[in-house]
Amino acid sequence: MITVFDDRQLGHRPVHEFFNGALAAHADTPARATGILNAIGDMVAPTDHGMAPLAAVHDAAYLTFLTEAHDRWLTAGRTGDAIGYAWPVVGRRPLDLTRIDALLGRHTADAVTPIGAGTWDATYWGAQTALTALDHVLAGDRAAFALCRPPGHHAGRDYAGGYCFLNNAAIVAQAAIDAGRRVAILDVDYHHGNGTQDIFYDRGDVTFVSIHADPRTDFPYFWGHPDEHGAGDGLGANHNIILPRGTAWSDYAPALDRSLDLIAASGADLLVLSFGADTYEGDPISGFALKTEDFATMAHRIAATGLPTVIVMEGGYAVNALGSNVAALLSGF
Ligand code: Q9C
Ligand code: ZN
Repeated sequence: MITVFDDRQLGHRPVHEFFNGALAAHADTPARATGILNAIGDMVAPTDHGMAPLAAVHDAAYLTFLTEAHDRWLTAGRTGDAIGYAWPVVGRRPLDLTRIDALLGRHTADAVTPIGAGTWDATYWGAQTALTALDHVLAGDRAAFALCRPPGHHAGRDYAGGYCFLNNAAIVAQAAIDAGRRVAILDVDYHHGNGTQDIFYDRGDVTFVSIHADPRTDFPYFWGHPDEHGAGDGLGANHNIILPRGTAWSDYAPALDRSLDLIAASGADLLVLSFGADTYEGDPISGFALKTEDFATMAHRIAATGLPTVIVMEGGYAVNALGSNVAALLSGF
């Protein structure tokens, strides 16, 4: 299976995130990507599909914000990473603000998603990596792996969050639809894919199934609850399957089987797999208990659907085991 990656994705180097009321070392390190590459060996560089497929999912003002945010931060006299501190929870009327702190509040969802000098290039090429993996699947490959970093599934149409800026899985799904395919997205990251859910919530042409930690105990808290079924044309096309902290493979497997049944019933002919390895037992910020070999079993079951699959990298923070965990997953396809 082909792995797509671009070195510019290493240029996103967030230093800190807020954690338990203080600044802590950021979990999304460039070593995550290099660890995966070392375990996999071969990769191909993405081709540039330009801005159009990004703009098919994301708001124009948000894309402009992402391209300009760090320069605005420097122009305001700051150093280091741009990070917000005030959010428009109440009365979000469409003000035309230009102060960087206001823009950060408008277009970010939390204080764990800082923007540095290399963030735009990294996330742009991450999205191109995902689109290039889709090209391989549309050309007939059984599966292709997009080594996206930063991840994408917490990013919505007009906001960053949860370490994510561009929603790579959504960009791939929309591009596949535009190529005439019928798409389902399966999100197996430890955290709910709130951005992906949000983007397709009122759409009946994309089935979204997410298996994740109970949002009453885990990020992103405000989304991912089991009674979120979609709206309008999308009613019935959104499925959240929650599992408690401590879940191991014996309880994960039935949730996966249920998800695959929902996807089979959707009539999809192409699968986008949002893959996070943060369900691993050794993950430093998460609470499930999957073992390395479980990722191979997971992949076998997904591959048994027979659906051509674009695998998009999301989270996974046990850096020393990440390469083995991803290699185990890819071995199952
Ligand atoms: N105690 C992804 O995996 N903070 N994002 C968690 C842990 C945010 C994770 C706090 C986690 C975001 C793509
Ligand atoms: Zn995650």
